Amino acid sequence: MKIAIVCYPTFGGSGVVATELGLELARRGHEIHFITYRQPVRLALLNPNVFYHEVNVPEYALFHYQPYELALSSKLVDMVKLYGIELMHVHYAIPHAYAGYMAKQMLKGEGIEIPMITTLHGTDITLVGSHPFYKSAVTFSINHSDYVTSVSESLKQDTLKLFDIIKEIEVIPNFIELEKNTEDQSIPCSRSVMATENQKILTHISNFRKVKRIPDVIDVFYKIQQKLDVKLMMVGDGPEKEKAELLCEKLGISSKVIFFGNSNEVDRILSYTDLFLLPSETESFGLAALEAMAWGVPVISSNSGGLPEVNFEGVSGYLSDVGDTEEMAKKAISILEDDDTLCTFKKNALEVAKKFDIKNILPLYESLYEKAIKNQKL
Ligand code: GMT
Repeated sequence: MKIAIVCYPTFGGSGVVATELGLELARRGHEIHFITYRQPVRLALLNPNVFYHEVNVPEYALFHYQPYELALSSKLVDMVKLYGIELMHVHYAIPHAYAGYMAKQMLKGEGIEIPMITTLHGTDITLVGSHPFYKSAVTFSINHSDYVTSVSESLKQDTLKLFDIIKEIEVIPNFIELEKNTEDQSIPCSRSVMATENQKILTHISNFRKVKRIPDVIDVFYKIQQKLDVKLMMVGDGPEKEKAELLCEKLGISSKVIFFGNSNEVDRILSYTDLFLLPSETESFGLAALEAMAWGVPVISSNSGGLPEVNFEGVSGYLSDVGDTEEMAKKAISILEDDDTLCTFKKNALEVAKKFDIKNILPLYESLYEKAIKNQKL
């Protein structure tokens, strides 16, 4: 199949899912065209089946806002015609589903029918999409997609609650590539850079936005370090990072916390991690938690959104109410203070992660694509 994938290129869940999905589809012989404004961070262009088409928005003094949707829909039309693309898969409703719909209509005017699949990722629904300024356009573009998927049952229910949706929504969860975790991790960034042999390593990875409740991460860690010899790895960058660094200073724990910023060594850091912290306000799925679990790392998370569909209570970790840092710290200590318990949770985390192996999830997308293309031709 020839597939156009539209996504955000940045560090962050939806872009990562879209890129990994496209790369695996390419490995399976499909021709994949990534269409976005910058080369996605995880995109290696070494596969002959992978193409990247950049969307450029020329600056013009009259524009207060640059018309990205316009440029994107135009690029989609041109690439579909040039490469004979058979299907568009847009990740994150805003503004991709809207631009995809416009492209579809333009192509229809030229006698080309092409199906569009929209994958809802989370904040496009729960935080941004439901804002009154966007709601009508988001509702329209979801209802005018040929197929809609969401990354968790919880996000599906949120979508049905927040919007007037007449389309079926199929749940296709996020995935991880377990095979790559067998790679040799014994090179440069070694464990000793992060902690001594006796110290346990805790990690948080995110885009440091408010929704991640960064002060809760630090509060949980602060409580744990009062009882156990631990270090905290803070990976990622975003608006809350500077405040977080100041908070660590204020609490006198700066020497126990390492801020990495955006890192390409996430896998290596996770391979040395003992416990992952994700106390988010809301999380449609929690890909970062799954990535940790795939390295056999148990998770202490909030119980909001789709997190209970990924992190199994008392099995791969524990879940607490949003903001209950007291309980999160207590549960974390109960896992970390005993090596046998930690070992059991580590094994369990990996077992649960296996459910989400790309090998199990990718065929769900492939069969949806086949159905969409077949029905378009009827
Ligand atoms: O977590 C973020 O803020 C980034 C965001 C994104 O779209 O890039 O992540 C969302 O999509 C991920 C992939 O489907 C999910 O695993 C994340 O849970 C979701 N984030 C939120 O719902 C806050």
